Amino acid sequence: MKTIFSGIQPSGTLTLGNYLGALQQFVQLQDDYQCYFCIVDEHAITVPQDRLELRNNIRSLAALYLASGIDPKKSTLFIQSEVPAHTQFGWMLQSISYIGELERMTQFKDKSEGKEGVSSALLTYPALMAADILLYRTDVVPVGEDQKQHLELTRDLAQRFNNRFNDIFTIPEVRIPKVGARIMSLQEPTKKMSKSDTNEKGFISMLDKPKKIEKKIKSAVTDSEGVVKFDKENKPGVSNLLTIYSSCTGESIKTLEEKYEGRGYGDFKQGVAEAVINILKPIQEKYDALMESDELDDILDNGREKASLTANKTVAKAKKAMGLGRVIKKK
Ligand code: ATP
Ligand code: LTN
Repeated sequence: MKTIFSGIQPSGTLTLGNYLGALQQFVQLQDDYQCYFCIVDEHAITVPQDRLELRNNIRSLAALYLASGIDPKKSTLFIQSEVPAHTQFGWMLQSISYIGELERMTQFKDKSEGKEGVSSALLTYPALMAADILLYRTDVVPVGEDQKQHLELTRDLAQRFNNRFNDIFTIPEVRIPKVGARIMSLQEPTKKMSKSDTNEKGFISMLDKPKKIEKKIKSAVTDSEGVVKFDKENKPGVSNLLTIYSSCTGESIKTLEEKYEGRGYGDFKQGVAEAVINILKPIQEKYDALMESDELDDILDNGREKASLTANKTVAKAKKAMGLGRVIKKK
């Protein structure tokens, strides 16, 4: 069975973008692959986090993974900082990463632009991400479109390690959904929807109540044409809403265009809001129950044990290949 690895940062409450770009496909894939899903808290601290909020976000993210349909009997769910092999191997991969290639990452440029006191971890982030993936000898990495560049670097690092030391690592493939790979902000539809956006109206949180969802969608930026048609260049707002609608219902964009032909944006937005509410409501109900249960801790304990077993073996191999530590003689 092939292996899948993916991670989500506990840097705020997940958005509809995270769900449609990442979580939704994770749930579909878990029947056909051996899956590792990670709460990448060590990635979240590459930008400042409030300690108590981070703690809360980690637990909340675990509950959201499960409420969305990640089944702990099929998949391994765990917290990155509870498996020290990640940072250990991340450091080893930093030693073969070049500053130039790290500086070219658009996520680094976006998150550091115009800021003072940018942490060095924000720059070296992709080496840790590569470690996450390579530790499990991952075949496929399902992510949203924004992570493609990081995945290319991961492949380069794996290849470089294999060439320089020993042929240990599988070169992972990226898997990006056909629809929903890049959900845009509702207020600035040329920018990706992000959970760390300071304008709350730009994103729908997975935990937003129906009234709030309706309100946010009704105030989503569109255009003055009044025609429901997919045209990313000239109608980014409407195209984004069509993508959301299609990803939530499974109806094709063409079918939706036909359905709303000759009708105004008011009707269309009502339809989008209903589709979003219908998909999030059952998840929210399960989420509330999970947050109050002990089950969550048992699942994360189990996940940590299972993930550590594989990760520690890979680190031992990589250390040997690089010449770190000693040769341990068997007694
Ligand atoms: P942050 O804003 O804190 O950087 P984020 O919202 O971009 O975070 P991540 O935790 O970095 O979210 O990403 C988790 C997964 O969700 C990744 O696979 C990422 O590609 C996907 N994703 C994030 N935003 C979107 C989006 N707007 N549309 C589709 N997929 C997305
Ligand atoms: N960089 C990703 C989160 C992430 C990840 C990973 C995704 C960290 N490690 C390993 C896939 C595989 C992000 O910012 N969305």
